[in-house]
Amino acid sequence: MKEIIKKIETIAIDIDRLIKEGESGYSQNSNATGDVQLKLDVQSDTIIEEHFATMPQIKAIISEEKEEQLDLHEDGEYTVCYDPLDGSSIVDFNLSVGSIFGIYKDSLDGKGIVASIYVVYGPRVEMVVTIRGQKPKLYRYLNGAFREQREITMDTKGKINAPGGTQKNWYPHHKALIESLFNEGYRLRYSGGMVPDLHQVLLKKGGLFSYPGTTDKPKGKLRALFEVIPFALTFTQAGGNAIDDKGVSLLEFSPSFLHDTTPCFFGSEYEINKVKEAYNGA
Ligand code: FBP
Repeated sequence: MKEIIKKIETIAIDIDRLIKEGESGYSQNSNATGDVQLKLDVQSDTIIEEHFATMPQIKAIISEEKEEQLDLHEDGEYTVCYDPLDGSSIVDFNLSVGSIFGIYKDSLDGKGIVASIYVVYGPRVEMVVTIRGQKPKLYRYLNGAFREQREITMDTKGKINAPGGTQKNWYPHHKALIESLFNEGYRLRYSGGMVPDLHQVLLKKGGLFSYPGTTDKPKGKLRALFEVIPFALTFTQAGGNAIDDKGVSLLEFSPSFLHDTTPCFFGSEYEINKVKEAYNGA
């Protein structure tokens, strides 16, 4: 596992350079969920594939930008599911974006994830590493290396609210939930980049990030294997929680296909209980 984390540090610096110096604009291709791929999506995906291809520990890789699984090393122990550049569509507006890696061992579901690593490309380059059973650790890229800053733990209640999804397509019980938090004085913190938005809730030790099912997308938008389950491990290990719209932990989620999506809620205890109340019987 140590070697994979070290390799992701190298990948992160390559992608950070690509973001700063690379070409903007759309490529000719589209991904498995029909999104036209940005050149940065394709190039960051290639960087990751080339690096992981050199690692015998990795049996296979599954990318948000690839239709199918890519087998690498028969005797490999892990399958890595990743979103090479999450939120890539906001790079051109100079907003923070990220890369997400879920490392799976015995099964491609919530039970099978053994580690989660995400990188934030913002004013600083930061990485959060979560090994199942341990507290997440925050690293910052300083003077040519990722240096451990501290362990991440969450309080039972926060002050910020990051509500995703097209509001006109929210179900009434979800609309009521989000409004009730703002009526309690929560502040809006939503950039449209899942990685920096969740990173803020984590480092501020609480609050709620939500990307619900909506009338136009009943299964939500965020992909289980690449985006949701990796953050579910991090939030749960930090003392927070991550659930779907039935109130079930996303570490119990089993996707029906590789690019499956799920409604998701990440936050501290108080806010997650409010979600469960709002969705109970909904
Ligand atoms: P990509 O992985 O395709 O970049 O999309 C995911 C994402 O951009 C998340 O980062 C973000 O939370 C969400 O979609 C924003 O969606 P919306 O614009 O519907 O709020």
